[in-house]
Amino acid sequence: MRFDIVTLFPELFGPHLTQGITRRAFESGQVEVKLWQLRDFADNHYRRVDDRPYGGGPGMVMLVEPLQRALAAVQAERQASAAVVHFSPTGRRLDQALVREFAAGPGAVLLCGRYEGIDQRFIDRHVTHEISLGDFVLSGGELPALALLDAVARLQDGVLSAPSHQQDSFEAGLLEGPQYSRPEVLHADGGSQPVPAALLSGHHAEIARWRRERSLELTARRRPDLIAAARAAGRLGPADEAFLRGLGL
Ligand code: 9D3
Repeated sequence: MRFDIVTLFPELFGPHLTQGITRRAFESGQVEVKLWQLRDFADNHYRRVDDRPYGGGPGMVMLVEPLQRALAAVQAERQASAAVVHFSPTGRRLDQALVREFAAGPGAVLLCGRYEGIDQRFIDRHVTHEISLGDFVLSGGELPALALLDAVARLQDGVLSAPSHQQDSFEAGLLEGPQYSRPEVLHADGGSQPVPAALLSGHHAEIARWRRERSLELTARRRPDLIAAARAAGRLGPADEAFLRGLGL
């Protein structure tokens, strides 16, 4: 698959594509990335890509024409016309279901906005997906684009050991419980914190049950919405329901 990224800050992407477990997906070409400097598609002497908003108000708006020229150049290099993603605070919240759709597809054109946003006429004509990371304010779409690329890259074959992402919390629809490693007992500040006994028992079924219960408890306390969704999807069994009832949740 191929992602074409249109941005005023292509330098922000370099290090993320060459580090960590997702590097393999990018270096192998499983996930091809091409960066496009929007300013190269400006037509005036000053390479302007923004202007003041009609109707007044603070900030600047990204101009339609450089975006249209950039998109035309990108689509000309692609086999078929690709999905066009605009990262925007007013978009649909990114979730693992949408990540899986992109991971299974041919890639997309990712438009990273800066300033107050882009001219609505470009969105109306060309954008197929408007995506937000959540209800907080960033200064542009580059970090959201990197978040999508990272989430897609780690789902590619060979990036993770075995099928470990089938256990990812959002694939299962529940949060994951706590993890422990050495030492077996941590001594600090005059106290001692042992690793939970179930994890040292060596009994597969006991360990699995303990993990399931921690996962259910954490999810019920922090994300009751996910418990409701798991219930509706029939993903909670009688033992899960009995455990939650015992917690009074
Ligand atoms: C004045 C109103 N602002 C909306 C809250 C304008 C505005 C703020 C920040 C317009 C664009 C931006 C830049 N943000 C993004 O480009 C962005 C974003 C975000 O800020 N939060 C969560 N997800 C995203 S995706 C793109």
